[in-house]
Amino acid sequence: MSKITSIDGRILYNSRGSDTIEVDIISENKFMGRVCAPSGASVGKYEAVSFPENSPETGLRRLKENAEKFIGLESSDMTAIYDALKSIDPTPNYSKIGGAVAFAVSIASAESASRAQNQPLFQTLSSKSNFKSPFPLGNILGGGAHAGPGTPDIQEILVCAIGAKTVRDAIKTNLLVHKELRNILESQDPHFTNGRGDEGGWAPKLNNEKALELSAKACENLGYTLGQEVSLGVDFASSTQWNTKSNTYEYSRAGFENSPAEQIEFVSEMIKKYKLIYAEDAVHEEAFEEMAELTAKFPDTLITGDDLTVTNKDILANAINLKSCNAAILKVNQAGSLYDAMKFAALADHNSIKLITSHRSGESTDSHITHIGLATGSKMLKIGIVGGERVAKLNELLRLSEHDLICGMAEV
Ligand code: 2PG
Ligand code: MG
Repeated sequence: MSKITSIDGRILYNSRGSDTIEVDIISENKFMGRVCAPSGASVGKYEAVSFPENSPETGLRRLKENAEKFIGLESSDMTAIYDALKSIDPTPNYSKIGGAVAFAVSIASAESASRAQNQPLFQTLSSKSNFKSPFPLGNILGGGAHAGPGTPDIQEILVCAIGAKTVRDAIKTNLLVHKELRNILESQDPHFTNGRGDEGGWAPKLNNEKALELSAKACENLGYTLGQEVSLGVDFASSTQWNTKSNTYEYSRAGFENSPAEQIEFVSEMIKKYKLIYAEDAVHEEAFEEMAELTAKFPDTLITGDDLTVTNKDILANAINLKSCNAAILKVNQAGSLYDAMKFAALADHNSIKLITSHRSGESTDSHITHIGLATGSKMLKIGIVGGERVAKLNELLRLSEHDLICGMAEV
């Protein structure tokens, strides 16, 4: 038992240099949980609002004004923390206090509890007696909302070392592919600056198709066969391209438009040609039926909802009903609190929807999501590839792989 004795917060900066909120929760006057909230660039329409009135200061002020509501609560009691948050902000999308506050308070409280229990956070969050390491899913090439003009319209090309037997091998392989891709990009374009997008993937001047072709070449140059040692994935982040007026997907950088039917064709060709193991938000965030078409067509690919399901259990229930996906992204800040996210995870698990716990493009150097990925039985951890804020999470996965309760890699 460890009761919360203090709660405080401050404005800090995220990896994009934008303001964000960090919260400290102390229980029994000595066990501190400290969490800094991330934020997205391609934000789903139905996710929790990051900051009320777009102001981190307002979110922080509202938290401080209501600090007393948390004092005396049991730090491990996720429901009590959720209830306290809801008593301040009963809106469904945390528009009064902000998802950043809900994220930081709920995870900091759990971290404080884990320190009081003298165990790692993942163990505090799950009563399981054995855990599997999720596979790191690394962004090797960025475009869309994560990189500038000239880069591909699609947001992320990802690599996953599905043949790896250990976390170390999995991370090493992803890094090798990332490095080999740089060599290829340099040889293709003597003016390539080695510029990177928000999550560490290269940001070259290339169209979608060429970007995938070179990513596949990087794997092959290293002697890997796609679908064996490594697989590629794509986050299409299709809501970025979707134009609700013309009802088309506008690929403005590549200079073409897709009707909804053409989009399915476009995605299907890529899945087949590059044996994609992973396709996220392949159609826009409200196209549940088109997602279902892809899910039926590609049972061996993780047809994944991100903006589609926004870590919202009611929306996931609808997606399950319509068979819109076989996998879903879990981002705690989309849901708001850890309690909301764990409910989402339980529903996914119950319905055999594979979970991928994910970072945001604007991150802190925290590594709590690595623990959350383990605790939720996530198959993959989408936590980037290089850059301090990404490597912090990968390194935590390596440290945790030494723990007695973690045996082997997840089954994807
Ligand atoms: C995504 C995420 C993370 P953002 O779309 O999956 O990669 O990006 O945080 O910008 O929403
Ligand atoms: Mg996404």
